[in-house]
Amino acid sequence: MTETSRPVAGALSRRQLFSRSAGLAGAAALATAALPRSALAALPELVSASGPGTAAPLVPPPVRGRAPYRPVVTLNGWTLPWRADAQGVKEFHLVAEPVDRELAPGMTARLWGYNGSSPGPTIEVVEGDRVRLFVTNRLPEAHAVHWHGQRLPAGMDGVAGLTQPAIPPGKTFVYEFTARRPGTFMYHPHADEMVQMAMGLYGMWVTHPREPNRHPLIDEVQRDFCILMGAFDIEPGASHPKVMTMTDFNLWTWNGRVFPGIDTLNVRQGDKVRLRVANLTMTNHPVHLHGHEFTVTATGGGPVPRSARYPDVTVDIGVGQSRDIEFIADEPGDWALHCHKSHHTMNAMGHDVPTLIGVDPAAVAPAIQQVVPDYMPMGHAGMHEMGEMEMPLPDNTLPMMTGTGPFGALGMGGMFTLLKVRPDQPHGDYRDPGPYRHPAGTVARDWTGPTPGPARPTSAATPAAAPGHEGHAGHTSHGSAPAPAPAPAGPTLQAHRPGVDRPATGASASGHRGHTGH
Ligand SMILES: [Cu+2]
Repeated sequence: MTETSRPVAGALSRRQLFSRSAGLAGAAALATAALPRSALAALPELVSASGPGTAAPLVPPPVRGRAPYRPVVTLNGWTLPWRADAQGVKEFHLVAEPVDRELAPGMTARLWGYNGSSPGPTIEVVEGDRVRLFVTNRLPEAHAVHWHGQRLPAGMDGVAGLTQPAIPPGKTFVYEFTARRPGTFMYHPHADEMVQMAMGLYGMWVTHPREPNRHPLIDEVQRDFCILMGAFDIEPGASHPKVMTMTDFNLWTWNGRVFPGIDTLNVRQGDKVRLRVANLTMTNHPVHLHGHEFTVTATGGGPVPRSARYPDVTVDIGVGQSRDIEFIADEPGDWALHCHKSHHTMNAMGHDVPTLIGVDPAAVAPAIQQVVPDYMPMGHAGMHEMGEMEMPLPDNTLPMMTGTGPFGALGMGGMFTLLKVRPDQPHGDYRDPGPYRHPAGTVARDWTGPTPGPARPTSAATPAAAPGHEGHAGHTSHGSAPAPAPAPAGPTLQAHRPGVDRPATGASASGHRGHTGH
């Protein structure tokens, strides 16, 4: 082993893998590819990953006189090891190639990625680092990598045809620049982008501040997570994405995974947490966190001035944007973290389902069953039951909504996972602590006591004009007392005792039938 390759080897030997699934079967397995020594004599070792597990953070080797940065964790992903040359330039080797990616148990997609995974590995460096990136193209077509958001010489910007010749299949190009500003970045192709990004070629890049304990706008955190959002259109039963799709994607991924395949964010109560969320799909994603307020502390353009920060619980992340959000995880529990577009928390089978709400299946089902004996009326009371039953599916696809929690079906898919906050989660431990144990008396429950009716006007008496509304219609008599306005036709309020009186409108428990005249 040479002197210069030691950081890579050291990083690998320290690398510990963890995964929700026990054992190594579901975890990322890293391997140095066996290539002819002559072919890569001058290149850094090629490190690739297989399996969708979350790799432990890549702890940096100590640098004298400098505080170490806290490495990020890429959910269901990993950080690319590097080697330093004699001048201290950090050298990385990315290989664009076809990869198989399990999106969730039961479905594997045939994608393009980097170093065995889609997304490719996260690249993690320090402000001021000189960085040299070797990019080998093992795709069947030309490639180029754009270092999204970086300050760099124009010729290193990675736009095929504009700033460089495209990288032909089989060739390796080298990029070199200084990571000038700290922040959250991405890398992605700028050659046949529509196809190559639809196939899953992209990754994240984090540049830590040079003095992580002293930056005026970038705070130290105890947990630092990366999420890169993607989208695919894969027909049920197929495994290659349809690359011409513009709007109608059916799989919405975080780091190349969909619920229930996305690992959870496991933190210790009181930790300051940073999520770096970036979007390389074809639409925006309002990312919503339950149970906490957060602050957007950085965009793709760098840290937000403190005077411009404000609290929120949802942040919309546009295409090509990234947002760093930070919060103190001070509420114990299992908290949903998801895209708030409800179609983005569904999986492939959720599309092209007819709406049956309002249809009485008792009248229709026997007639259909004469033609289709297996026909099962579904959806007339909503879709929740689809999350509860196991239905036969085509090979290699995922149910529309799925996942089971301690209280039953979640009925989710796509861009959904959990933030798990525990008082006894050890510092720096990212393992899944299991389901939250709620303190007694703190879970919403079936009400079994008496249900007194509300104090409201009874019967359908015409309501009197509301106080304060009188006189507002008196346009005709300026200077004198206005004529009383006719009582406005407001809603008719009725009180009825649940379980005793029948509702007079005919609204049934299913809510929508008898919703006749408006
Ligand atoms: Cu979304």
